[in-house]
Amino acid sequence: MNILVLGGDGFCGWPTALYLSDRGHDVTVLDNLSRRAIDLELEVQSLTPIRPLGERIRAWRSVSGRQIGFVRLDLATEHERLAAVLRELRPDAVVHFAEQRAAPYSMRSPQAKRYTVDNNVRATHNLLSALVTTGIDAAVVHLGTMGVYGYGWSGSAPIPEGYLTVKVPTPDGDVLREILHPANPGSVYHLTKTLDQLMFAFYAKNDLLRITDLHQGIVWGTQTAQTERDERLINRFDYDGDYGTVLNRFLMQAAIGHPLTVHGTGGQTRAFIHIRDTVRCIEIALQNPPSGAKPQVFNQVTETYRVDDLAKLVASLTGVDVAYLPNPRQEDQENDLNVRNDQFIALGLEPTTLSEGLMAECTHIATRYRHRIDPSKIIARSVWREGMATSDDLAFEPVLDTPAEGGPRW
Ligand code: NAD
Ligand code: USQ
Repeated sequence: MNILVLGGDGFCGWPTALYLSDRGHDVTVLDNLSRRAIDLELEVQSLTPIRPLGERIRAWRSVSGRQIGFVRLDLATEHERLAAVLRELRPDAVVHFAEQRAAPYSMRSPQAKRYTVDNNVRATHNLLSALVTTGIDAAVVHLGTMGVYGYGWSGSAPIPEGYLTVKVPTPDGDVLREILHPANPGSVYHLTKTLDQLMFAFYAKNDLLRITDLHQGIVWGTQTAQTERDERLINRFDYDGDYGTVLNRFLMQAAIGHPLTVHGTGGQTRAFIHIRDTVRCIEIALQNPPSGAKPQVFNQVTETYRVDDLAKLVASLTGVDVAYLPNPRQEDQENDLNVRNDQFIALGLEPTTLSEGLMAECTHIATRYRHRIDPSKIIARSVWREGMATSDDLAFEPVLDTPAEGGPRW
């Protein structure tokens, strides 16, 4: 297949581009490198030393003999160029990762809120509009989020995959209707993903675009079979308070002896998936496009965990302390979360489950590059509403430059 990977320089996009190339597909990455620019804005860097995209692509060619194309383009502002790229490449499929994806970043300032909405909504709409304008019948696979459903909106009842059947009272009696599951976003970032869903529903209905929306949980891990083939291919590892996600943050914190930063009681239950399963799920979605008229929705998750349980597990394995911090987010302190993922399982996904081995692999990477960590960037300081408490820095002695033997037990 000829596949265009939008956002292919990012944490999920880069390993997906490599995986698909390794599987024999012709891959072109499209990215405006905005994520790298946000690192500069936040004065933070990936824990792992990611190389410039051109160097990554050259390294992949030397390791695999395969070529990956690159188009630098801003999806949100360059509709005409996007249409020209589609006409030239004529992709069979487009994988859409290209959005601002951090909830804390989306809440950090009025400007960041506006940027997140402008960037994400326009990027998605420009893609859909350009596909219609050019008449290119490419299957679209979009990375959405579990957060469109909210967490635990229906208590312990399982969250279905995208759609809910509801009973509508009419003068002639009740009728059953299938609707998009009610949207219940918890941040401006998650809000943009709920808006994406409506755009997909419209363009599938009106223009018969073939769209799969993947409601993905929190991705953890960093390396895949492809990214570990050469250090120049290494994947991103975000650890800072805005972009770092919870389990990877805990594993990085363990590597330097930082107390694990649990927000509130840690009673929040969330869905997780390992990066190796992310890339496999994208492949499965590409192999099983819908016919059109209605977007296909898969829940891209393999497990659910309570934040506090994850912290206690990492603490028991590594000996670090757990710190319970004021929660900077407006979210339920406790929730149930029961998620259906039958479709991916039926289509052949064999879930990678949380294991000591995989967590240790992550902590090893964090230990190896711990000299790159800026401890002042660890605490999450973006608050959901003005006046909410943030945490003071925790007193701790980072282990940043001693050999691995002097670090945590792993
Ligand atoms: P990321 O920030 O690492 O990668 C996103 C990439 O898109 C970056 O390389 C960025 O430069 C690019 N991009 C952003 N806006 C663009 C634009 N206007 N034009 C061109 N390129 C643009 O994020 P990620 O973690 O790889 O996430 C990828 C997708 O998966 C996102 O849509 C995110 O919402 C979704 N997702 C991620 C996770 C997770 O835990 N990382 C979980 C669920 C869903
Ligand atoms: N949390 C902590 N301590 C930390 C970091 C986070 O307790 O140090 C808590 C948060 O308060 C929250 C939970 O852990 O309750 C998850 O936070 P997160 O930052 O790991 O994940 P989230 O903000 O939900 O966003 C991430 C990705 C996003 C994706 C989403 C999937 O950044 O792109 O859409 O996961 S999901 O959560 O399933 O909606």
